[in-house]
Amino acid sequence: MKKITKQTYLKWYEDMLFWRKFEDKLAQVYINQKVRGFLHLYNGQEAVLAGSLHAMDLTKDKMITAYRNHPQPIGMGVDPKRVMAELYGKGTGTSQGLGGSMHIFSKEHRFYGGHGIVGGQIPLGAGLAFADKYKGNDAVTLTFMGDGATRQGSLHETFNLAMLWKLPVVFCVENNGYAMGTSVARTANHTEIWKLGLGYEMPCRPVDGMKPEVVAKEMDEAITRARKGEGPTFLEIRTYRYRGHSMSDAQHYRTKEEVAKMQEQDPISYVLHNIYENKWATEKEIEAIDNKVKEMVSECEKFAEDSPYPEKNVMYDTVYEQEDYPFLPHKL
Ligand SMILES: Cc1ncc(C[n+]2csc(CCOP(=O)(O)OP(=O)(O)O)c2C)c(N)n1
Ligand SMILES: [Mg+2]
Repeated sequence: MKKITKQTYLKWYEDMLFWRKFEDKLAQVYINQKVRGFLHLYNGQEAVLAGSLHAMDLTKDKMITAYRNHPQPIGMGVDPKRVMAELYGKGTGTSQGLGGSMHIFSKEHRFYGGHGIVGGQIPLGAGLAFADKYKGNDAVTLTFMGDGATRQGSLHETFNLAMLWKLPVVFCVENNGYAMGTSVARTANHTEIWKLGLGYEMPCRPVDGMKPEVVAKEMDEAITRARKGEGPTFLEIRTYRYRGHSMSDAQHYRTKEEVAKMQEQDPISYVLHNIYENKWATEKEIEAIDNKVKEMVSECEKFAEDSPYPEKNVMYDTVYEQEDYPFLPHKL
C-alpha cells in the first residue's frame, strides 16, 4: 500500500470535506425541488471511502455499491460536475440525466453503480470479479453494501460461489446501524455481522469505519489477498450516517442525542485534529482548503443549473430493439 503521509491526511481532509459539502448542497437543492426522487446521503460515512480509495489501485480496481452512491464515483475520478448534473436530471449527467441519484455509473472509471435493489449489487460485484479472473486481469472489485443487505439471500449464495472460485473481491458492509429505520439488533439474533463470513471460511473481521487509516490498512490486506489469487474477504466496517435514511425520513427510531454522540467521532474532525497535532498545516492553510472546497461545490451547482435537460430522442436511444444479444440500442 502507498505510505500514509502528511499529504495523505491533507488529501483525506480535502476529499472528505468536499464530499460532505457536495451532499449538504444536494440536501439544500432537494428542498428547493431541483433534485427529485430519492436522495440518500453519505454524511458521516466518508472515512470508509477515503480509506478504501487509498488501498485501491485506481488504474484497474473496480467498485460497486448500493444507492448511497454520490462520493464514490467522485473518488474514482468521475467529474463531480457531471455527478451533480445527473442528480439534477440534466443531459450533461453521467447517464445523460436518466439515472438520477441512485444510479451514478461510469464504466470508464470502473464505478459500476449505484443499485436500488437492496443486496442486488452483491452478486454483480462477484460477477465483475469473475470476469477479471476469467480474463486474467490483475484487478480487484470492492463490493459495498449496507447492514440491511446482509440479511438478503443473495449475499449467502454469492459468498458460497466467491469462495468456491476464489474470486478477487472484497465484500464490505458499511454498518451504519440502521436499515431505513430498523436497527441491526432488530434484524437478527446476532449483531456481529462480520461473523457471517465464518460459515464460508471466508477471512472476515470488524473494522473501525470512522478512521480512514484503519480502513486503509484492513482494506489493503484484503485487496492484497484477492490480488494474490487467495479469494475474497468480508469486512464489517462500522460507521454511522448523520442524516436520515433518505430525505423523507422523520427519524423516529433514534434520538438527537444518539446522533450527536456519534458525531463526536466525526472522521473529518478526526483527520483535522491529526493534522493540527502533527503541525502538518497552519490554520491559514486549512482555511485555503475550506475555501477551495466551497468554490468547487459552487462550480458543480452552477454547471448543473446551467446544463440543459436531455433531448427527447435520448429516451429512444436507450431502448433496446433486439430480442437477443448484442441488444443494439434503438435508433430513430
Ligand atoms: C430488495 C429490496 N427490499 C427492500 C427495499 C427497500 N429498502 C430500500 S433501502 C432499505 C434499507 C437498506 O439498509 P442498509 O442495507 O443498511 O443500507 P443503508 O441505507 O443503511 O446504507 C430498504 C429495506 C429495496 N430497495 N430492495
Ligand atoms: Mg444501514
